[in-house]
Amino acid sequence: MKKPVCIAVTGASGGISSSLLFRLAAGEMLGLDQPIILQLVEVPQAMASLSGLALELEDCALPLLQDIRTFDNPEQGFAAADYAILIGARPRGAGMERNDLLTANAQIFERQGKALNDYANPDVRVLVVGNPANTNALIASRNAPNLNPKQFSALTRLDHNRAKGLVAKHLGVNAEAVENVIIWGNHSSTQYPDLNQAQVKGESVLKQIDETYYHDELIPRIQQRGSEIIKARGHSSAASAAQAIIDHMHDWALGTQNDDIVSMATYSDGSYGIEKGLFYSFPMRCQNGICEIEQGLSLSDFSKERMRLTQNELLEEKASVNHLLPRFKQVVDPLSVRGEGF
Ligand code: NAX
Repeated sequence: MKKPVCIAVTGASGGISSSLLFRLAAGEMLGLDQPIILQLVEVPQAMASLSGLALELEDCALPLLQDIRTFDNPEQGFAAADYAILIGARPRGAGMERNDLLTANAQIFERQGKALNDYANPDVRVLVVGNPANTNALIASRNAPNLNPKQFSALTRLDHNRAKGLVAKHLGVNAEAVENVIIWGNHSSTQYPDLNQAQVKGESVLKQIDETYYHDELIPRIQQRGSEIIKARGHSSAASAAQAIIDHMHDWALGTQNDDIVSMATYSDGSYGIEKGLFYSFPMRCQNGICEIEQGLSLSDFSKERMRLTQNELLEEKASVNHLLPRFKQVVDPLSVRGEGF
């Protein structure tokens, strides 16, 4: 039997978590031979409902679930965490401007970054889901100077899966047959869903779909899919977000399947001319716990322009929280602190 790993989840009594936690505990993220301890973190006013969820998890009598711990603060909640999935975030309230939302969330992720730095396992792998996810990952990472920025990531796998699903439906194939789609940039409506590398059974997707349809219908549909879901069901994506979280963490820990490219927002090292230090969604491949940006893809002028637009949005978000970003004190490149591993 393997040693249990500790997974911390914030926003643990929210919509996404109620789809996610039972699947994590059943072994869907790390495999059926990996025992798990869940450390669930909520705001104090949600602790009663969280305790009910913990009771239900107990009642599943899941063989891999070794312990369930609940906390109303990240400092205790992240103690010795091997994985941290940061879902809890402040939703946009009535009258709140975009900058108010960025600042409110910046404060949450500043504290959580510090708590990860001080209390988590030094090799912790962090996935930020709560929006604005890319910029929240930037804030958490910058507040964790002892951790390599490559230990942080933000979720764009849902956008990636949405692109796969919509292409598959259009071409009348199973989603599994669609490979190498890429989401570049921000998890927002400026993201660039790129099908230039995408294939179905070895055939280029762009040879099978009309360019006007791709540019004028498919790209906006993927970019706006979150709003389409909210309009249809009255709530934002929950079950599909949980699936994307499982896919993201599974591939990070256990490797990408069938040599497929996946999309993850990760620390930009300047690849493809994207500003170093932003958390930007890139094409990635993962093996043996290490994820690398796929290099050497040729980019059309259309792609470059779309990638620049979504980068500009991330630069604007960064500018509005810049006062909350501590400068790194290391004299060495932060990437070399813990090797290039993650
Ligand atoms: P819910 O409002 O259902 O749940 C959020 C939970 O987080 C609540 O229970 C709340 O009490 C808790 N919370 C708030 N602040 C917290 C803090 N500081 N510490 C711990 N817990 C805290 O939202 P849900 O539908 O679960 O969505 C959560 C977040 O994911 C939102 O920010 C949402 O915008 C974002 N999403 C991101 C996606 C992505 O692909 N990156 C897709 C799905 C989702 O829209």
